[in-house]
Amino acid sequence: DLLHASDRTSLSKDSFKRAFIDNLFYTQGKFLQVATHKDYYQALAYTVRDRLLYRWVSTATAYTGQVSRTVSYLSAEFLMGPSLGNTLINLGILDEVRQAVGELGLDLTDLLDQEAEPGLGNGGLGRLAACFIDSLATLELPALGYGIRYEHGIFYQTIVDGWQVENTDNWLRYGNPWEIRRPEWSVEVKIGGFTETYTDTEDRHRVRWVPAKTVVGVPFDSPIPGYRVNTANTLRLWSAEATQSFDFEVFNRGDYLGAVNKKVTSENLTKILYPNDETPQGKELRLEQQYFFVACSLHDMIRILKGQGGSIERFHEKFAVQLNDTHPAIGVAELMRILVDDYLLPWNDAWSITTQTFGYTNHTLLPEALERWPLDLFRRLLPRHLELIFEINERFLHDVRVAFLGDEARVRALSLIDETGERYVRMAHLATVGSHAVNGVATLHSDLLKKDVLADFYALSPQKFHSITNGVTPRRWLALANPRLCELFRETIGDGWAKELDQLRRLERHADDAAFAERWRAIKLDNKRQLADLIVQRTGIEVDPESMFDVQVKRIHEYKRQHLAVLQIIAMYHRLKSDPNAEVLPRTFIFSGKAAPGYAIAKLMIRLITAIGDVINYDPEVRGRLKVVFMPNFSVTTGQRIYPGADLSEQISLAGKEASGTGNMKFAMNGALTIGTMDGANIEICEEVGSDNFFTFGMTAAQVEERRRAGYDPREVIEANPELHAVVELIRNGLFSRGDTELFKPIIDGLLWHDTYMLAADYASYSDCQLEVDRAYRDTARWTRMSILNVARSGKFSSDRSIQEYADKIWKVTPVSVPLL
Ligand code: DL6
Repeated sequence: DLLHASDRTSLSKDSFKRAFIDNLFYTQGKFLQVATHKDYYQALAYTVRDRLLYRWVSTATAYTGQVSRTVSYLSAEFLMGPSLGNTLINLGILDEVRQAVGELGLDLTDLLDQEAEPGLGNGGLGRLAACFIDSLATLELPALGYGIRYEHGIFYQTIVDGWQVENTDNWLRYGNPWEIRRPEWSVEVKIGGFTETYTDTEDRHRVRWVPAKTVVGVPFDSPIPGYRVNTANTLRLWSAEATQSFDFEVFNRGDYLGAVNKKVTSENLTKILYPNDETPQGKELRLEQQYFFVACSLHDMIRILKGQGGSIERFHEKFAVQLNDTHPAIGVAELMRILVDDYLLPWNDAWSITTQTFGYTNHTLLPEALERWPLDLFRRLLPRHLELIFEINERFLHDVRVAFLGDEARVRALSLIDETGERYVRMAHLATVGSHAVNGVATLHSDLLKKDVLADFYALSPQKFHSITNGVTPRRWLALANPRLCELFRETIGDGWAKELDQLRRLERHADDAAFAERWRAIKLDNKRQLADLIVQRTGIEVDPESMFDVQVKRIHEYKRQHLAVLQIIAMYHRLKSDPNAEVLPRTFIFSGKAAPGYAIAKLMIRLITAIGDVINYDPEVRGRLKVVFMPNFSVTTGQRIYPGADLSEQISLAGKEASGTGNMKFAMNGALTIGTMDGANIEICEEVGSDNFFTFGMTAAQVEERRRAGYDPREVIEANPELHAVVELIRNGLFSRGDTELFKPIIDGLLWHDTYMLAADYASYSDCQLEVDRAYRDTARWTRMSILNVARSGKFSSDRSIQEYADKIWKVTPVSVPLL
């Protein structure tokens, strides 16, 4: 009763205003005349958080009273994006709050812009975790997200003289109003040292781990509200702290700095997110981070289980633990260690609990992205875990030998230890063996896993393998990002789409309605104007919202082939210069994305994009025809402003390389048409929206293989294509580098001598397809119809659908409805 109708819970406007002022005074310690926008944002965030906490406490109460299976989503990355706007949408109070702050003389949009983005992820994998955690709450599934509270998230990218410059991200500078520190649930994590055997009271041989150091993991909890439900789940991120501030022994010896040093070293563990996407670095600190958060999380689950009176033997009945890629795969060995060494369970019982607990999602086919840890490093940090992995391996390989009599090659291929050169622990093998379910993230990706990367595992246990196509949350990527379009949805088909995205199908009926199409176009144009404003603000480049906005935003990586788009842009430029009357549709090319700091070619690709912009944007002969923009610092926030303003979505990876892609989905549901290869989820988007409404080009994954087998010589292809040849020569001769023929040589040489990602092979097909895009865009009615159909048929790509599939096929969890207290 104490909770009812207070200014902390009530959604009424007056209550809200009172609470806001209250927070400004008593949380921020400011009054209206001196408060900054940051203060207003904080006061608003706390006011909204109170309403959220009401749901959070209600949810925790409901979950405590019911022993339902809980999903633990373990991910080294959660790329959440700002919370405030999303929370207002999910609580259904966006308009009311806009009004309430308006009456206090404030503009909600200004306040939303104050929030620092928690960039705790690199790209697709981390953002997927964020979409999934939103969907889990929306579907009222009991779930916890477990991850790392990095003090510095992904670097802040600026462009200086055309080059990427990395700046440290300081997202916690002004504090984070959405998190609550829970020191009472801290966990001590052991690291390093050695193991020794002993005999227990029943005369059995046991192993004991004597660690070299201990670090404390402190949980920081943030509430994750579902959309228009009472459920608010928890995202629990672990921060490393020293066991004690000082090593008193050292301190007493007078070595003050030495004493402090230990503390600093422990706390370094969660200082920074490794900024590599698809290329693990094999650094000791990274393995420590992985073990640290996994150990904290498993101990936390056991605490919860015990708190509900559950016994350790039933761990798997209480928790379904999903491994988001191999980053948390060490969990398999840690759970075995806990069960065998701490709880003294027989091996087979422990193994049965472990394998029933874990599911593993693979997110990559790139061989260089598969994590492996050198044995020596592993032994130094986790000596006991390595012994357990050896034992898991020995037992597993026995089964392999029985299944494939005499096939020692297969034994070597399946082993958890890579012994082809230096010895490594293969984390994908550990995750696969230790899980009851393994899944890929799009149909093609799952098929290629079965055929290629994990083929031997598939031969051994085909029933383990699943495919669950990724999805994205329509709350952030439509409701929040594209309010104008959503207003049209509301008027036309109501509001149900935000929870059941398939309802967008009902828009199909309006695809041929001229008045509807007119409004559709006007909304897109408005979104493009807003994007144009942002572009000029961030880059100084003026772009024409009437031109086609042709967009490629994602991490910069050779396999994603940003340089294929670049070749095409130069070809268009060349065409225009050779014939000013050439039929080249006015286009604005927008690129955005970060390159891993150590990935030289990717950084050079950014330099090439900015360089062609520097030439094309200032050439009076092509004024009004072509513009090239590189938007710095791609992030969730920037994405929210880019997707709604795009006409064309570039999804041009080499087939067989992009596991799924999720940007492709965000574009499609915001009404952009895709030009794409038959790769990842592009294939399924094309199937859903219909091939008439999708521009496909290039080789299929099977054709790529075939072409490689037949012997691929890129120079031959380039020389046989005058357009492509001319483009390569323009770059080579220094048109985009003021005559410097060295600058872009690595890109050109790569293209001529290796062309690992087969740009040359796909170039002609891409170029023809772009002409088809031009034709379609010139026919405004046709383009609009295609755009409407893309949106109407994008329902499959809601992360609610993905999560429902995980719940049914892998986790076997059911919803728990939450009554408000
Ligand atoms: O599944 C999410 C996302 C996919 O959409 C991308 O296609 C894929 O490249 C990305 N994978 C990674 C791999 N990182 N690791 N390990 O980020 O996952």
